Amino acid sequence: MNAIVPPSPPPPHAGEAVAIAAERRWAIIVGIIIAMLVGMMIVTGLHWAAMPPSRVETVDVKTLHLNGEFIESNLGTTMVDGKVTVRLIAQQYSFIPQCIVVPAEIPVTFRGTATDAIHGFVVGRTNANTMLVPGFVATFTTTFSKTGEQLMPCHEYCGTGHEAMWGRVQVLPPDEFLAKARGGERLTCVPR
Ligand SMILES: [Cu+2]
Repeated sequence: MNAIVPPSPPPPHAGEAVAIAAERRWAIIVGIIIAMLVGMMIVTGLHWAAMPPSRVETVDVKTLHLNGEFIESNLGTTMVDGKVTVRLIAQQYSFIPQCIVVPAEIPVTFRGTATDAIHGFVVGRTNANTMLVPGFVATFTTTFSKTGEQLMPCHEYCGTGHEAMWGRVQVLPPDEFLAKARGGERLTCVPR
C-alpha cells in the first residue's frame, strides 16, 4: 500500500515576488515622504513661533502724511534709549526711505505701512519679511547677523510697476552705526 503524499504547494509565481518587493520599496518611499512633511511642519511651526505675528494696530491712511509717526520727517532709522526703530512707508512704486540703515548684531524693530495698495518686503535672505497693508501698521523685530548691503524688493504684486519696486538696506557694523545714531536724528542712506 502506497503512502499518501500530500501535494506540495505550487512554487510561488515569480511575478508575485517582484510585486511584493516593489510594494515594499514604494511603502518605504512613501513613509520617507510622510516623515519629511511632518518634519517640515514641526520645523516651520517652531521657527515661526519664534517670530509670532504682531497684534493688530491701525493707522488712518488719509492723514498718515500729515501727522503721527509716519510723516516724512519721521521716516528712517532712529535710536531712542538704545532701541533701534525703522519706520517706512510703501506706495506705488517705491519705499520711503529708499535706502535704510540698520546695525548688525543689535535688535531692530521695523514699523511700516502702505498708503495705497498692499505691498510687502523681504530683506535679502534674512527673516525680515512682512506684508504692508493700508490702514494697518506692520511691526516686527529682528537682528541682522551680517554686515553689507541687501536688496529689499516688494514681494506683493501691487500693480504694473511692481517689478521695479525695491529698496536697499545697509547693515553697518554696530560701532559704526552707534557713532552715526548717537546724535538722535533720523538716519537713511538715501543719497542727498
Ligand atoms: Cu509691489
